[in-house]
Amino acid sequence: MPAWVRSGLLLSVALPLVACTGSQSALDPQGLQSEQIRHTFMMFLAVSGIVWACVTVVLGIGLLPRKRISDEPPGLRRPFETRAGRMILGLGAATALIVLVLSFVSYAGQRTLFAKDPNALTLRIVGHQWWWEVHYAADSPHNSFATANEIRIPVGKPVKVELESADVIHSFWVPSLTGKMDLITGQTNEIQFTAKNPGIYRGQCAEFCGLQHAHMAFAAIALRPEEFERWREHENQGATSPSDTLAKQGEQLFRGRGCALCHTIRGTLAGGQLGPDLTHVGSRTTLAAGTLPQTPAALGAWIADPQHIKPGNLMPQMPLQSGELIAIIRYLEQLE
Ligand code: HEC
Ligand SMILES: [Cu+2]
Repeated sequence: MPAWVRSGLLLSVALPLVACTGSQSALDPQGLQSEQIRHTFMMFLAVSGIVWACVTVVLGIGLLPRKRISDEPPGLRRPFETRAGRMILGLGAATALIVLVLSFVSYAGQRTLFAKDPNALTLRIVGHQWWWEVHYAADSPHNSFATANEIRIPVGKPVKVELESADVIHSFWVPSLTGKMDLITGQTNEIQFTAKNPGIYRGQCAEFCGLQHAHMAFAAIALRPEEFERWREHENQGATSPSDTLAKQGEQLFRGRGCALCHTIRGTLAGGQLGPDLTHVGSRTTLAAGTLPQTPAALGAWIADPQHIKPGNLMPQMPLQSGELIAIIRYLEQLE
């Protein structure tokens, strides 16, 4: 085999495999459920692969040129007929057996996948075109809070997510942690999963929900339990009051320029419900549902012209002077 053919073949095998790891991969599981899904997938892949290889080999043999055995019509060759009949019967039985075994494997896998833990940490997520509203429920109501486009969860503890939709059907999917579950209006679906390793995983809406469906992602951040508790305590508090004059000016503009009509910043007068909660927006890793990185420049670009970045999204372009924009960026940035 010439060298270029060999390296070409190697490359064509290796390239798709590059996609098998990373922060959004069902083949690089970081949770109990995704591990189970990969296990089931690999079993199916192996069995189907073997069946496919056998069929291909037999087909190949059948295509080989050969001498005709005799001139007799085939119907009269009894021993051949009996042998063929037995083989077909055997292969038919093997097919039925394989299907049965795979069904059992899949059923056994679902027991882990759909297991429910009554002590799970509960989150409620409402899907919007095109962002995620997130609520943490605690035993006491004053310990429950809302955030958006990012979930943080403790490693090793089961998490239950209750899913609802405010408009069309969306689908919650963090491939590294678990499978998909739809968000449907007028109905609450549930999915439970447990992260095994700390890390930042990418979640993505997995049901086409309109123009900006591809820009409806979120970060799922798995933290060590003590880190998670610290985060939760901090997140539960209202926004920090701005310390410098620029940020103070930004806070006033946030209300004066209409942002507060759609966004809540807990601990201030801003209480809008149409857009994401911005109480701790400065500590999130991304902006606009995973569309932009969390940087002052990206924040400015978003506020200056959200329709350019995510055409059709439900945040209008607000007329702002450049000085006003800078003040608002400063204000939001320090909301950590
Ligand atoms: C009519 C309602 C509305 C108004 C007014 C509005 N927004 Fe928004 N905003 C939204 C919606 C809806 C989103 C989510 C868009 C998306 O990601 O699809 C959003 C997203 C954002 C985000 C990203 C949040 C995140 O979780 O990543 C920021 C920051 C933001 N808005 C700031 C502002 C500022 C500053 C103003 C005022 C200049 C403003 N918004 C005015 C509705 C509004
Ligand atoms: Cu979608």
